[in-house]
Amino acid sequence: MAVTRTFSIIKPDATRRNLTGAVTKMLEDAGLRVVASKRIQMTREQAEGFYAVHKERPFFGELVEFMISGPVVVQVLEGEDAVKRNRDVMGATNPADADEGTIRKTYAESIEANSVHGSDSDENAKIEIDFFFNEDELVG
Ligand code: 3AN
Repeated sequence: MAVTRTFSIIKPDATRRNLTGAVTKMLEDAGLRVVASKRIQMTREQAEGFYAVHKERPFFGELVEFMISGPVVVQVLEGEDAVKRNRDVMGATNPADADEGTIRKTYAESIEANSVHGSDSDENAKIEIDFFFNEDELVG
């Protein structure tokens, strides 16, 4: 299977509870390698741009407020079939529906404060990686 890359965010609910290391360990244990990582305070413009596909959804305003409510850790993850591998270890969007052993089942507080983001396709992974990283920041 091909080695690919995906984009991940450790969200403000997780950074607030000092779970950056714990979440990263679950990603690494799932066979993903962190090839880029930085802790940032997202601006409102970045959050609105990143979640532009959800602009018409009723939760858009709250989602943006949440994503700028504290620092996040943006990461590029590499591994075999990275997008699926990451989404499998993340678990379902709503932690109430997430499988045992997933990041969201273990740590998420709610459907909104759900600890992690992960790209949903190779195409979106590239767009999302380019949104936050320059090529020279990715060190495999
Ligand atoms: P996922 O992050 O699992 O790919 P998406 O892309 O459907 O889920 O949603 C993006 C983000 O929007 C979610 N991670 C979650 O934080 C938020 N979100 C999704 N659905 C809801 C909802 N019904 N109410 C509040 N926030 C939501």
